[in-house]
Amino acid sequence: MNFPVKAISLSMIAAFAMMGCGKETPPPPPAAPSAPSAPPPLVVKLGHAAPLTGPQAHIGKDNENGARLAVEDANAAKIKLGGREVKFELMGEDDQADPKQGNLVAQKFVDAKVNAVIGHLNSGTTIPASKTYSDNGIPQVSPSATNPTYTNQGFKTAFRVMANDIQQGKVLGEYAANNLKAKTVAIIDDKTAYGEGLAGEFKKSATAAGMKVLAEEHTDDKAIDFAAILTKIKGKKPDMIFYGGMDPQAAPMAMQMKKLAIKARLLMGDGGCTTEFIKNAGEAAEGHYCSLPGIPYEKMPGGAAFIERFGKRFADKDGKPAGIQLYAPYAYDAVMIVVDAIKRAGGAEPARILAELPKTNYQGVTTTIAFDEKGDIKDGAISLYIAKGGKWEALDTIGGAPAPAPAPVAGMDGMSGMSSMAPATPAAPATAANPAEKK
Ligand code: ABU
Repeated sequence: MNFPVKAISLSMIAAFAMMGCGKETPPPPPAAPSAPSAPPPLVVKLGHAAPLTGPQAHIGKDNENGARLAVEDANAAKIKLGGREVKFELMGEDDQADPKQGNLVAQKFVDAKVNAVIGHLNSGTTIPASKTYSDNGIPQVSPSATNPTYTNQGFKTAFRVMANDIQQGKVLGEYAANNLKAKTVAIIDDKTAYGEGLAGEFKKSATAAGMKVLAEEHTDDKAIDFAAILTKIKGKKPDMIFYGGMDPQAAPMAMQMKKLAIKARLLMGDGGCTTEFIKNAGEAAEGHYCSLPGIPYEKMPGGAAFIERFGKRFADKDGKPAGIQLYAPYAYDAVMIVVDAIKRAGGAEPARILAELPKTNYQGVTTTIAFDEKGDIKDGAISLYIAKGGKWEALDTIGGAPAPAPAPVAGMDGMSGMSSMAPATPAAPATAANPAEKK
């Protein structure tokens, strides 16, 4: 009972004492004016699609890493739009090199409201997915899909940064006949949009150049046993075997050719032109040929710097600096031309990017990139290689853009690469379409 009375008394005494002194708690000093906070960054989402699992995962990861390096460089450049810093984000998805999965990934990108798509890697996924991007007005730049159908559909959203398979097939056929002096050939393809399409273009070109096709065989992009096909072909004694497909099939095919003592040389397009082919085929790789759209990496003025930076940034399966499999610099350039379009547009909305992409004139790591009315790269080159001493050795480059003046090395200003091109004979004009609504 005594406690409350005592408490009241004490507080009253304290109050009177304060009044008696005439003192009040002074108001806090006004806060110093704080610097206006920076507006939040403007997030620009770039979808990237490639096989990240399955037999082609090594090529898909190579593409994704190329795109990722470009995104990191673009962010380091601290681009501003409307006073806001742009933050580029890469949304990497695994399409498993499968058309159905590719369509699901495309819808995922639409739902995520990506500003643009880099991909897909394979023609068999790129072509069907391109309809989804076209229907939704999303810019799409493939670094590696080479089937001509992709850009022959009339979609204003479709672009590619390497030469197509009309050009590649024509060069391969003419090179086999005129330079390698092959008179007969057996053709194998993997029944994909890429493999079958390229084999068809090669056949047209080779026969026009006077070669005789002795056999045509088909496999698929999961096969690893080619004994039956190769035994049949061996009996026909062709000078060459052309393979339209990717390295997971090409390497065991080369090994089985060696085992069967087939003398014919293998000739392939870009799908077999990987370091993985050399690694997996080992000695059986020696003496075979491949082509790759574009000029050899070491001849790209931006190539050496790119290879070095790529190896520092990414590691391979054994923790060593990653080498380029195939298309990493093309994936880098594909991102950079979208970034360039955004800068020129002063905005990142897909429609604004689309308005700028056709006007592209960009000095990339790979070459000077400009597009024709279909979205194909102008002046695309094709290079030929032979497997020698455990690596691909460049033989020749056909076509290509004139060499530009030297430019800053890729990544130094975060935005531009360099390129050069040894002028050669003009590239074959794109004149025909391949029906390729297949894997
Ligand atoms: N260009 C060969 C690999 C990708 C594709 O076109 O399917």
